[in-house]
Formats: sequence, structure tokens, C-alpha cells
Amino acid sequence: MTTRREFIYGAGASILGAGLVARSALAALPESPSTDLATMQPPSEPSQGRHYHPVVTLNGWSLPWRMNNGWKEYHLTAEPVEREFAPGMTARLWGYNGQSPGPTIECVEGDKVRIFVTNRLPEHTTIHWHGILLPSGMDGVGGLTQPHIPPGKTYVYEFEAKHSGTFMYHPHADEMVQMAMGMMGFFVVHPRDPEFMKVDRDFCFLMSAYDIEPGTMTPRVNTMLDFNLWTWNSRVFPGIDHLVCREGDRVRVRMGNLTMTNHPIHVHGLTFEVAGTDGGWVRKEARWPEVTVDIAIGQMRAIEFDAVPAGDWAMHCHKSHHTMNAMGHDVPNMIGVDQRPVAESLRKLLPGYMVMGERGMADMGEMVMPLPENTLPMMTGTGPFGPIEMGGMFTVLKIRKDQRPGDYTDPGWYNHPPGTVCFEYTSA
Ligand SMILES: [Cu+2]
Repeated sequence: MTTRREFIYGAGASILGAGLVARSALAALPESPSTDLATMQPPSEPSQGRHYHPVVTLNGWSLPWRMNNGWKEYHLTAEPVEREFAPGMTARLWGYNGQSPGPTIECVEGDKVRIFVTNRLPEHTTIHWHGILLPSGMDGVGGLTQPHIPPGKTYVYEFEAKHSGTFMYHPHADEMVQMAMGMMGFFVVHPRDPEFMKVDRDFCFLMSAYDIEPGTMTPRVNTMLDFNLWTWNSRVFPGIDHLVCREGDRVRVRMGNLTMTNHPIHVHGLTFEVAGTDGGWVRKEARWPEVTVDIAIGQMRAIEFDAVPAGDWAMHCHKSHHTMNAMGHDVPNMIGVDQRPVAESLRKLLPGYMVMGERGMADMGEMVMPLPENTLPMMTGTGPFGPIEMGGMFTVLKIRKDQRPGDYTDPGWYNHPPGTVCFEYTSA
């Protein structure tokens, strides 16, 4: 993908610069690149148009664009996709350009943006540009501000990106189904002055939730609240990218919530400020320090912090049911129940039957038990000290002294200085 993106950005710059493109080619639709990868693509500096510092989409990528007579042109294709939630589980979703969420769209304040939307779904759709100030007729509400885009058709949205900030896109057509199927994406408008609120690393992800019965691949779309997979960019722990930083970096994390409940996002090891909301940037004197920010349904928040000190710091939703995977929801509460007599008789019928949960559920973090195909353990992941016992909306903020600027590769687990790890008490 990286090569492809560089090719598209680079080719656009050189060919347009040389004035060699025929009018007919410019009148044609821009390419609608696609990927089947769920791995983070490194940020790609723009080679044309106003300069900006690109964002990094966890387990995702940004949509290439081309310049056409002063317009930035993008091409989204709404279509059925397959998304790996974590190794061992893949879902059949609807998304854009090969993935759910769709690619991040990046532009600069003042840019004139033209977005072609091709519908390859079995039903009609639209795209609403959530939070962006634009003409009413470009707002993407099917029936209210435009006719729906029928299957097989391409519609065009045109607007000027008037203010910088953190936005999202999603359908406003059969919304319950299309959002439950994973149709959404991030939209970042960078400030006109690249030095304004400049950061060293600028991460983004969208929260979405799915109800996928273990052993199946397609979400149940009528579920209102009882989802069993809580995702960041349609990924669950341990499949979510780590946020890798160099010690001392100024870091921004942009988050949007398109689930049906709020998510208190908690970061260990440091304090942060809410630097941006749905409506724009928060003035320095109006911010206060936090370690948890609650992100309500439909909201976006951009938090900022100095990446200090070095370590492996958990970052997760603080609703503990949102840091578990699908297996957890139908397990009866057995805490304090002596199951041994029952287990004895059950083993006669089911050899190998295991007693679970009578001393809590931590056993499940290390238990190797047969799972239905295409599902994930409820509590999973292994760290340097043993099972991490998490799932869902959990990842690790990795701050390292020797991480190179701009390097997002995983540095491995933190090497704790001697004497800084908690230890067992022995009377000796
Ligand atoms: Cu949550």
C-alpha cells in the first residue's frame, strides 16, 4: 500500500506539474484505491497542495487524492468488505475502499474538496460529513438534502473545508443497518498554518461496536445495546496497533465515537488535555488536566500530552465490559458456587468438562479451550509477565527514549530499569 500511495501522490504532482494530462483524463473519475490489509500505513507527507502533517490511523490508512483545477478529488467506494478484528477472527462488514472503517480523508483548511462516492452495496446509501460546516445540500441526509445514491451509481459531494479539526463520515441512509455493518471513517481538516498546534505524532481512531455470534461472520444489525465486540477502527485487543512514541514527543490522539454508548477513555502513566472537541480547538487557558475523557455517542475528542515517562502504559475504555471479547456475555456468574459435584457428573457425559468462574474469571485469560471457529477468547493477550486478560477497547501506549522520530515500528516490551518493578514480599 505504501508504494501505491506514494505512487499516486507523487504521480499526481509530477504529471500535473508538467501539464501533460489530457482534459479527458482529468474529467474521468479519480482512482478509488483499495486495500485488504488491517495494518497501519505510515503517514505520507503530501507532495502537492498546501503542506500538512499527516495523521496516523490505527490499523488503517489515508485516502490518496489528486488535484484537479484547484479541487482536491477523492473517490470513496461503499462496498461489502472483510475485516480481521484480530488474528483468528474475520468479520463480513460493509465499508469503504476494501476496509471498515473506510480510509481517513485528510485535507487543509480552505481546501476545495470534491468527493466521488460510488455505491457497490446491495442497497442505497449516502455519506454525511459529521461535524463539517458545509452547504445544506452537501450534508448527505438521504431524503432530506439529497436523493439516496442507488446501487451502481456515483454521486459527487463538493464543499470548502472551512475550519480545521476532527470529523467523521458515515451514511445517513438505513443508518441502523449501515453503521452496525461498519460503514464509517475519519475526516481530518488540518490547519492552514502547519505550525499551528503542531505535534510530533497525531493518531486517530473511531469507536464502533458489533454483535457477532461466536462462530459466525456477519453482525446482527438489530442489536441496540448488547453488543459483544467493542472496537477501535474495527479491531479488538490484541489486534489494535500500539501507540508508539518517542519520549518527549508532543502527541495528539483523535477519537470519534459511533457506537450506541459512551466510552470513558483512560490513559495510564501521564495526564492529558482535551485540545479539541466536535466544534473545534480548545484554547490553552480553557483546558484542564485529565486521565480519563468520556466520549459520548456521536462525539469527537482530540487529546494531547507530552509522552513522558518511558514505559508500557495501558490505554483503554474504562467500562470493563468493553475490554472483553465476545465469549463473555452469556457466561453465568459462578463466583462462590462449588461446582465440583456437578462437574463430576458432567464429566461422565462430557469427558474433559472444565469448571469455570468459581474463583473469578482470571483463569480464562490463560485457559486453552476449544473455541467455535472464527471467534476470540473473552480475555486474551500475553505480556512479558503473563496473560493480560483483556479484549475489546484496549491497547498499549509505548513510550521509549530511543524510538527514532517518525518511527512507528513496535519496539517490543518495555525494559524496566532495575528496582522499578513491583515485587513479592518475603520476610527475609
Ligand atoms: Cu467503552
